[in-house]
Amino acid sequence: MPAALEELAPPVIIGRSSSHFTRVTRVFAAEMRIDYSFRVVRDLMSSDPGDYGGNPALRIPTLQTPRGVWFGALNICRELWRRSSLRPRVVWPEDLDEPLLANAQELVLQAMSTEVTLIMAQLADARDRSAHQTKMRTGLVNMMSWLEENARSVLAALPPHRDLSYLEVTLFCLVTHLEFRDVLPTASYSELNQFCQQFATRASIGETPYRFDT
Ligand SMILES: N[C@@H](CCC(=O)N[C@@H](CS)C(=O)NCC(=O)O)C(=O)O
Repeated sequence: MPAALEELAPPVIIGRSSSHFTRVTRVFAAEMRIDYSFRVVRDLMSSDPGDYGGNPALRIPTLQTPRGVWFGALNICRELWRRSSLRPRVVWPEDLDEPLLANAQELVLQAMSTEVTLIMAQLADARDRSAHQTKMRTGLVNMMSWLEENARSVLAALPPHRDLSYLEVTLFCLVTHLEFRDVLPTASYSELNQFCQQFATRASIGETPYRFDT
């Protein structure tokens, strides 16, 4: 298909009608009057990223567009907004700049995530007690591999004139925490380790080492 026509092809939301994160994206698509096709993920215990539209986290929803694949509800909603000709005025999480609203948003998202954990534990109980644990671990390893493979281009794509980015701070805290808590060996992640070594030269990193409080 020629590139211009491809751009017009309707995006695909990959998810489940029973999933609240998926529904958030479908509500956004409806509000933005975006046509899309819907691909159902039949087995949420699958450990194949292909079943989740390529999401290494093994999570739904995912959005496929000619520009690429978008993981996670917030990314998807933003891309749907960008694709919309209506461009309604949407208040995004970063616009909530007072505690009541910002905390409400944090608690809604945390409650949704906690609900997912509880539901998945029930699902796993019926089949295999450790099945969801295994799936979560596979997802974590997949996510770390994705980050390792993409670290160089991600870091190069950040705005050059920055003092700090939330992405780098969170990436550093994630990678170093995996080793600190013995969750996953990180020695093989050479790009991520190189990034961590450089980032660790900041005074803020030296001042905040992980340790167990007594
Ligand atoms: N951060 C993701 C979380 C998505 C999520 O947890 N989705 C659930 C379904 S509502 C899921 O994929 N569960 C599968 C699992 O926990 O293994 C987002 O915001 O979209």
